[in-house]
Parts: sequence; structure tokens; C-alpha cells
Amino acid sequence: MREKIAALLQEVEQFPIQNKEELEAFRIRFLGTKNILKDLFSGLKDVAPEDKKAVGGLINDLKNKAQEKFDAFNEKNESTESTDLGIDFSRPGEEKKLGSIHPLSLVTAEIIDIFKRIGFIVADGPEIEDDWHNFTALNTPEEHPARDMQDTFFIQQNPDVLLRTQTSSVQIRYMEKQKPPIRVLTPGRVYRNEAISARAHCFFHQIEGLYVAEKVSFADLKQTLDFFAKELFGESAKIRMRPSFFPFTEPSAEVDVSCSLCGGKGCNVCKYAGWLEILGCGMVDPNVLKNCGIDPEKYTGFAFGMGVERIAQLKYRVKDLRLYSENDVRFLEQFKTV
Ligand code: 2NM
Repeated sequence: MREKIAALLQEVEQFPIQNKEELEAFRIRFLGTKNILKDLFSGLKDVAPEDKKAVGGLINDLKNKAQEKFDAFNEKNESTESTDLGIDFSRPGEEKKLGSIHPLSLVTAEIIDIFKRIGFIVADGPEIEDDWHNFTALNTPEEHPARDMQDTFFIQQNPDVLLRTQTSSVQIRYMEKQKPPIRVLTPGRVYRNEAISARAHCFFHQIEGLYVAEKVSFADLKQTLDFFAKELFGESAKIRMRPSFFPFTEPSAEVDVSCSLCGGKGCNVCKYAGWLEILGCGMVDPNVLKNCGIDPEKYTGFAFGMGVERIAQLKYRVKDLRLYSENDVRFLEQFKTV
């Protein structure tokens, strides 16, 4: 009996348990309902009475050993299972790099916000246009240089399919569909056939505004632009108007804002002029209204247009136009808002 117990003790100690299958085999042999120790316990009745206690103790020890070995593997196995995932849940999270808003988007949003406060709404339209909406309806005559192949991108040599050169084409579409009063803002990309350099690009972004109603005057235009300049450049900003020419407005003007860097005294940003050109504007030519089915005897309107790149350049001192479309993160990261 004692040899039997000793042999089983050795078996318990040497039993290989490396995986779940071996653990289960171990459990069935030593701990299950029909385990081998049960034979030992039932064999106790044949042991000499004076020996019974000692032998019984040995069998109990054997049983405890088997249970301990089983528990030990089970525990170890459970803990390796969770660390097996290779995840340390107490580790701080990895920082995700956030992008930034493009300066042209920032400036566009700011300009739209200013005009929205005085009743303008935003409209958009196609970048691929026809001759009517980009030129003819805008009172741009057949022989006007803007129509030249040199300046406009035509698609597939078709003179009636082109990339819009200004967002006024969207305003033509808007006037064709809507009755006055109209207060609309048209932000968007426009295209011109120019060699790319620090100061010119083959595409850029415009925001044009249009107000058509009864008795709209040049004074209304001036007031609106004065409000705009003060909102964008600060309370001390002043504007001045210089006579100019556009086919679609009469009279037309160029608008300068006082240089916010030197306050008009003159510096290298304003080239010692004290003024910076920011937009073009004028009273909508009666022919343009007529072309859109609006009665020029009853309604008048003003319009203006500005280049977003130019405004962003003044605001952020961007020296080279190409930076806007190169996606260089060293440039873009400077406009992080968070
Ligand atoms: C400018 C300057 C002056 C303009 C005119 C129109 C329309 F559709 F009413 F005729 N839209 N935008 C306009 C007038 C644009 O950009 C420098």
C-alpha cells in the first residue's frame, strides 16, 4: 500500500502539464469522479488497524498534492491568458495628431460670417461654365481680352465649355432664378491661364457679393464695405475708393484699406503707400440685370469681388502664393487652432 502511494505521489509530481489537454487528463486521473485515489481510500479497510491512520494521512497528502498542482497550473494559465494580449491597460494613450484648418478656409469662413450678419446668404455653382454665365451675361463683349485663349482655360477646344474665371457666373445663375431683393455671397475657386509664380497662380479663390433691390445706391455700397473692412481688420481700419473699370459694373471702383501694420504711415508691407488694395466693386450694369430678367428701371444693385489669397496674405503675411496649394505641413501647422 505504501509503495503504491509513493509511486502515485511520484506520478503526480512528474505528470507533464503544458496545456489544457494535459491538465484535463491530470484532473480525470487524480481529481475526477472516478479518480485513482478512490481505489486507495477503498483499500484502506484491508490495512492493519494500527497503520490505518498513518496510511490514511498519506493518501490525503497525495490528494492535496494533486489538487495543489492542478490549482497552480490553472492560476498560471489564467494569468498568462490575459497578458498574452500584450496590452498594458495602464499605459497612457498615444497622442493623435490633429490637422489644421487651411488659411484660405479660415479667411473664407471669417468673411462669410461678417456678411451673414448683414443679411447675405451663400450660394454656389459649377466650376465648369458656359460662355453665357461667365462672359456674355456679364456684359463682357466678344472682343474683350478676358475671353482670350491666353487667359481662360477652355475645355476640349470648345469655346462654350470653360473653367469659370470669376464667381460672378454663380451670381448670374442666382439672378436668373431669384427675384429681388437679393443679397448673395459666392465664395469659390476660379481659374486663369497664368504661369505659376510667387505672385500668380492658375487657380485662386474669390468671394463676390451682390445686392439687388429697389433704390440700392453707391452710398450703400460704400457703407457695406466700410463695415466689412472694420470687422475684418479692426475698428481703426479706413477704406478709400479709386475709380476703375469692369465690364459688369458702372461706375466701378477699386477699394483700398489703410495698412494695419503701419496705420497708414507707410511701411514695407504697403510699399510706403499706407494703403493696401483689397477688392473691386461697382454698381451692377443695367445690361447685366436685363440679361438675368431683372427690370433695371425698377431695381439697382451693387457688387464686389475679392481674392481670398490676397486677404489671407495681408492677414498672415504669406509671401508666396504657391504655399496655399503645396500642402507643406510646416506651412499648414502654423494655422492650428487647437
Ligand atoms: C468684382 C468687381 C466688381 C461683380 C459683378 C457681379 C454681377 F454678377 F453682379 F454682375 N458680380 N460680381 C463684381 C463687380 C466683381 O470683382 C473684382
